Amino acid sequence: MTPDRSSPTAALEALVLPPVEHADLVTVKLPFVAPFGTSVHVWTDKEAMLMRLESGGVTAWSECVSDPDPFYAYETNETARHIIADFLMPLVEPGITIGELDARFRRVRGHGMAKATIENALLILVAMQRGIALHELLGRPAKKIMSGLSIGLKETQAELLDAVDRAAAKGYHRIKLKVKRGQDIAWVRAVRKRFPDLPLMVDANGDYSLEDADHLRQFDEFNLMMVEQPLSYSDIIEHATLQRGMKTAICLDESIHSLADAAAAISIGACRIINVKQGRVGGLLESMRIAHYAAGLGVGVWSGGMDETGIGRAVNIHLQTAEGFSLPGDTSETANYFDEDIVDPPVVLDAGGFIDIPKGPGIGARVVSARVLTRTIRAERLR
Ligand code: OSB
Ligand code: MG
Repeated sequence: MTPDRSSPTAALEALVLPPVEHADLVTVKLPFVAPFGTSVHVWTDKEAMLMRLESGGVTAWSECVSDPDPFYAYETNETARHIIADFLMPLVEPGITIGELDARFRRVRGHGMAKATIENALLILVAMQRGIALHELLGRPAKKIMSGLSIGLKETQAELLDAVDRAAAKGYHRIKLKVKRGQDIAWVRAVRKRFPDLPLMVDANGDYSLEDADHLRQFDEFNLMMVEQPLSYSDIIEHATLQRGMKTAICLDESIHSLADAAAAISIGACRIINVKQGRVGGLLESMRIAHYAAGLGVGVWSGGMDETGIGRAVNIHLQTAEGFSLPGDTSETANYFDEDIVDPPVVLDAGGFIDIPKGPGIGARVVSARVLTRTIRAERLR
């Protein structure tokens, strides 16, 4: 089935860009409350490049989801800065539509995180100028957003069990455990034994190869919702081979950069679920296209996270009102990451484990300039 690019996004593609008087890139560094361990790196703080647009007295902020390092994805804050400043921002002109901008951006190959930073900022800006919430601009009604926690690698099984205990008590709708070679089957078995009914999944961030197929099949005994990106960050075809021999659904994260990637993966049976990170796939529009397409084929979709500040997290929250986002995502409480975020109010779970969309125009959450200022490590005016 050839994907239809525009059905869920036609109205958005017709939006006309307002003039942008000023565009700034502001990099902030926020300490994490605890190190976040994965098979590829341990992050101890969030260094996030923010974009600030000013138009007709309205200020809109977006967040680039890249890290300072290329350990999750090839894009870094430095490459995103380069691509945004030297290639993408010059294409942003008043009077063209978002669809035209999208077409201009396609000449730049890849660099979805850089593209998403601008597209999201423009959509947030337009929503704010109209006085409506981002999800309304996306054409989607408000709803309660499902929650999910991603628990990083721990030093001991006791620490892991503790973390799962706290998350289960909070009411998270599902819990994801990071795994890696040598820290996998026994650790998940211990969690499953203590929590027989908890909705659980694992994420390997590409740590295994097809030679580990027999080993990975042991995950089948734990009734997991899915195993995320078990094989290489760039692979699709070997995941299809693995999925044929595995009961547990495979979810692709790193391998999916576009609707075309999603269509290819689904067509060969490389995954039954897709983690859509709006930054990784180039922004909100491509995210909506992927979710619409995948859902139409019965493939589950959820919104991933990149340990974002409250700006990126709010964007992910609004995105999850879109058609196709059927599973809980990596959307958790602010307190899981930061003592003090740069936005207000923080994300919290209600008694049912759900998250309310922050009320107000644009992302809803208010960016607290004073907090941004104290956390700024770099700033550059592009326009
Ligand atoms: O693989 O989903 C991932 C964080 C940073 C980089 C990659 C990943 C993650 C997460 C955490 O799992 C998601 C979050 O809580 O925002
Ligand atoms: Mg992942």
